[in-house]
Amino acid sequence: MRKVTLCFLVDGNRLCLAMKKKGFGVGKWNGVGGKVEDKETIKEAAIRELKEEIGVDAHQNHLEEVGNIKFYFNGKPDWNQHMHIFFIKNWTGEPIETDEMAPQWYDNDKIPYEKMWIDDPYWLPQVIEGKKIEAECYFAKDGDKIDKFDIKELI
Ligand code: 6OG
Repeated sequence: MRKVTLCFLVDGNRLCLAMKKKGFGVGKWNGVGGKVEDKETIKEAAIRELKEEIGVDAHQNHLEEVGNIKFYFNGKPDWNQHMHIFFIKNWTGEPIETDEMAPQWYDNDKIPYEKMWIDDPYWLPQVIEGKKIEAECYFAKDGDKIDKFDIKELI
């Protein structure tokens, strides 16, 4: 299964979201991340994507893994992916717009769920509360509906 990263800069009670400008999830607000390449670790990929997509420098030691989700797309198994989610509180540089993404800070109580992936309300609120989660998400055939979302809290 394809491995991908998703990383959120955290500044007090705010999260940095970024508008995806092209590719998978275009037009949605999301964290920053992408595919883990063959030669790299998941954390190396998370750090590389932060630089490529919003121009910030960060160190692997500051990545806090807050969850992971396996996505299954009915009828499109090559879309299936295992997403590793990180929060990070230390980085250098200001988030900047690139060809890939346009970043913006959002207060934790003003997250624009209606303009994000439809799975996000199932898990992001818990993660913002400080929980660590593991989940499996099954999309319906058209991809814009969820058939089943199984989530458990990791201790
Ligand atoms: P590229 O394929 O463009 O990276 N991603 C998802 N994020 C959320 N919140 N929900 C989903 O539900 C997602 N599917 C993928 C992982 C795609 C980026 O989008 C994330 C990557 O950060 C299906 O390289």
